[in-house]
Amino acid sequence: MESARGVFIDNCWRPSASGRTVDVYAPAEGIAYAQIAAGNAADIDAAIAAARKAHETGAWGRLSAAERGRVLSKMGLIVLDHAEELALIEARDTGKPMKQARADVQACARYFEFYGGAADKFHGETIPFLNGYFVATEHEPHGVTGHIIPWNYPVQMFARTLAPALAVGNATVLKPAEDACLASLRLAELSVEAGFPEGAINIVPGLGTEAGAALVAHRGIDFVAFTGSPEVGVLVQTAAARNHIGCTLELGGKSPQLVFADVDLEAALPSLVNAIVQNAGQTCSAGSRLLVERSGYDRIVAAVIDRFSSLRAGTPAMDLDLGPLINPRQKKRVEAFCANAASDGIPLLAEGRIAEGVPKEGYFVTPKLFGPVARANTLAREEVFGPILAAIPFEDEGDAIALANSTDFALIAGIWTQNTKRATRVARKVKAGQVYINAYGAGGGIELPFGGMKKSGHGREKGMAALHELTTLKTLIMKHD
Ligand code: TXE
Repeated sequence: MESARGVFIDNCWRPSASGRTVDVYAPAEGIAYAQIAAGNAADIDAAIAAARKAHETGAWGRLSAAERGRVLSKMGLIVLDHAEELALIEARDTGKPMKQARADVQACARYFEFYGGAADKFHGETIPFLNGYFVATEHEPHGVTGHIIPWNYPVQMFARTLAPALAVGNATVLKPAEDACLASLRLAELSVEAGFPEGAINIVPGLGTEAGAALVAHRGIDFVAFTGSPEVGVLVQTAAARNHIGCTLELGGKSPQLVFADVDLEAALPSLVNAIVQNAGQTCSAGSRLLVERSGYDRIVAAVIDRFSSLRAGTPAMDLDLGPLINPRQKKRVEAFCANAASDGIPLLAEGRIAEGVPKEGYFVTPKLFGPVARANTLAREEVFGPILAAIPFEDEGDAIALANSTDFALIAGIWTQNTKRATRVARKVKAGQVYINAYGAGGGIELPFGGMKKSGHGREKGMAALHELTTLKTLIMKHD
């Protein structure tokens, strides 16, 4: 069993203050195979002090934007140099197929590359004002930023949240998820090779209720970026409000794919299915609601059934359509949704298979398609976070929009039709942070602003939009006459 490396502060590992550890399980095997340090409030104190020093008097704060960008870009190259090693770590830690883990590592490198390039191109503006005045704005880093990430895409999330924060000059403290954080720990080591100075990146692994809660409540952080459950999102926002700091919350979704009868079905089908199968449905932007125009419902759903039935779940090395769920708790939760659907009389239309030879202790579930799902049913309204797709018919354009907007979530949406005028009309009325037309997800889209509304959270990650969240705008007003 790999033993805990400790907490990563000032570019080195040190034992956690508590000396305690947390076991890490391999979801495809159902066995504990590593330990991480159980960081606590004292470790968070030390990490924040290191970050504060790096920002205010240390080497990170002294670098120019171009120099910071160079360090980030180098990190992107180092990630690529270690791509296979990181993919293997990620795959065992999360259970996902190797092809998905490899794609996630590529995305991780792209975040560092993108924000490395952006570091010296994110600038303020001048504003025409009264005669005799010169006015300019500048984007100031918040200072010390706190980051909490989940277990579904750890290697990507590490870069998604830290790269933009670092690009604009913040010093950071990250609390990765206890269920899957080994890639984050390895990335911390690689960041030293890339040239991040002491205190720029500090990592405190551990439990959410200990290390996570201590980080978000700490008076020494100036901003917090959180991705996780809506319930913890409320705690994070409450803690941020107490400290009068800003936060971004990315809390998941119940994203609709609106399929009109005139869809190019052959082109749409892979996306309609992959949107719920990718990462075993443990994706905030999973397309978990298949909304289908009644007049084409039977034909379209029949094609989805056909594809769904061929899906297979397996271990990372088998590299099939999907892997297991992250832990027994998530498995139980997904199974409970399916049992409720069955007891509510919702037909199970299709079910994939678990491949022969997977360890029986792994946390596997079969992908399932239910339909037609009543609009009031929990399967139509709540985030399952598993490979479970709910087919729901709609009558016309107006009904499709109302149905799409009928849940508490609003993260992303997909619209499938060959009528582009209708697609544009519908896209403008659907409540979601991203709306795709005849596409879904587009491979992660590092360049594209991403985030939700309502119970999906607020604030934007990715693209240049993230840099606005991670800075505060200062206006300089100079009188010269
Ligand atoms: O999330 P938690 P869980 C949703 C999804 C899933 C459900 C539960 O529906 O089924 O949430 O997952 C840290 N203070 N998403 O229980 O607990 C925790 O250590 C500060 C959607 O795993 O929110 C981890 O690092 N931090 C989501 C992170 O929060 C705390 C991805 C997420 O864990 C904390 C994950 C606390 N009090 C789950 N308690 C998405 N948007 O993609 C926990 N944490």
